[in-house]
Amino acid sequence: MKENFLWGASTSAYQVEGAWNEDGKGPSVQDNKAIPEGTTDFKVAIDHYHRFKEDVQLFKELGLKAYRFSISWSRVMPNGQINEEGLAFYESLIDELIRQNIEPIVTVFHFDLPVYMAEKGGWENRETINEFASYCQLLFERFGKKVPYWQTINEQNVMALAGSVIGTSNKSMKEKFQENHHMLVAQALVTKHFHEQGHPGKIGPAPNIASVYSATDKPEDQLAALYMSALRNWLFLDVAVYGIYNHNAWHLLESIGAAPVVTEEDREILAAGTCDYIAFNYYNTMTVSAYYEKENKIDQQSGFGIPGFFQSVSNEHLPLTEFGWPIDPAGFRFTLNEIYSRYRLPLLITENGIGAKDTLTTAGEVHDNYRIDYLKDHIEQLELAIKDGVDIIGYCPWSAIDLISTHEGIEKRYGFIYVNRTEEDLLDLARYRKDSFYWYQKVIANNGL
Ligand code: BGP
Repeated sequence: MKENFLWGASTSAYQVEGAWNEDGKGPSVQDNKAIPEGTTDFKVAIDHYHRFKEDVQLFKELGLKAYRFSISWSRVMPNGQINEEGLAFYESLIDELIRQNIEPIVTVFHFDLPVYMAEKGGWENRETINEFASYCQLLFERFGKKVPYWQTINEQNVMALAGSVIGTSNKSMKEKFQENHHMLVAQALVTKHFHEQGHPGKIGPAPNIASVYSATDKPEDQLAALYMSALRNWLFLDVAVYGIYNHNAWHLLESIGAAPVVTEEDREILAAGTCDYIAFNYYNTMTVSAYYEKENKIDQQSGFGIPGFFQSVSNEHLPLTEFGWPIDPAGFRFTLNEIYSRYRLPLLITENGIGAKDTLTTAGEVHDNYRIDYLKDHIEQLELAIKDGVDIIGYCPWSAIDLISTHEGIEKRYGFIYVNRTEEDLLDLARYRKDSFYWYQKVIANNGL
């Protein structure tokens, strides 16, 4: 592994911070969404807002070289006005990380649109492009010198394709792909500004990328895989890297009446704001067949179907996590290679991990061997991908510390650090190092396995 490889870990604002209405923060769509019965809301989360110093201390002990987190838009610009108290929180967090020699990696927008903008139509309203540009401008001005890696939008593809699951948007395909187009324009616009202003860091998108396998060697199924990959993966990266829509994805959108309205000015912005590197999240691959009119259950990782084009099917070769997501470390190597050979830009893995129901023993320990196995298998494949010739900046598993899942509560834990709370009871929110903490600490200390 190269010397400056960024061994890191990730979180997102609404899943860890809590303090949902403190110090001038306005509500985001995550504060307002319907919470599935029996799972917690995001009001307190793991109270990182008040405990960030203790958490950063633990990240330091873990040995993290980088910490990827997101900034809450509705904390720093509730109602479109600057909230200095909100900015002060991120300034302190960034300064604390730098003091501890941990590189801050910032995602600007991670699923938490301010409610006042959602009420004006959200991303469907073109005004949101300008609001996003002002918000980013503020962050670039304040933190541009301190943050080496910026990500514009987390999992834009998941918002477009499974927004109803994660609580970001529940509209028709046509409306969602218009929203999606405005997000692409917004991303290109701020990327262009970032470059023009000469900030020292690098900027890129952060979609969820999953290679797509064909269920069989039938030509129809192969074509189905090509189409799913175009819609789920390449649409987002072709625009970010080349500034143009992927032709297969465009054809699919036109065929189902969901192609967005794109102006000449939009095309110019897309072409002028292309990224420096690719950040992406990887949990598992997809497997598809041609569409045979079966209904698919929608989840951000278990796939979906588009009539006439493809439908997700299960892959009998892959085991599943406790929460039903396939486990495919070799698919990680495949995905890394596929992205790199298409785009030839450095890659940063911003999420990868296993959601599981951990148990805290009376001795204050968590024996999460399944997490160690999962991460070890993925890191081995990452190292093979590097041998294949893929240029990789760093690896930031999900998650640095336990947090609230997008729609499955605190019970679905991902962290290296256990947080003592349940869905209903905040208990003492104390932090405990899991077995995976000590394991990852060694991986980092040895710069690899
Ligand atoms: C990604 C998101 C994260 C995250 C993770 C795990 O989709 O970027 O915010 O939560 O997946 O998903 P979940 O929380 O649904 O298990």
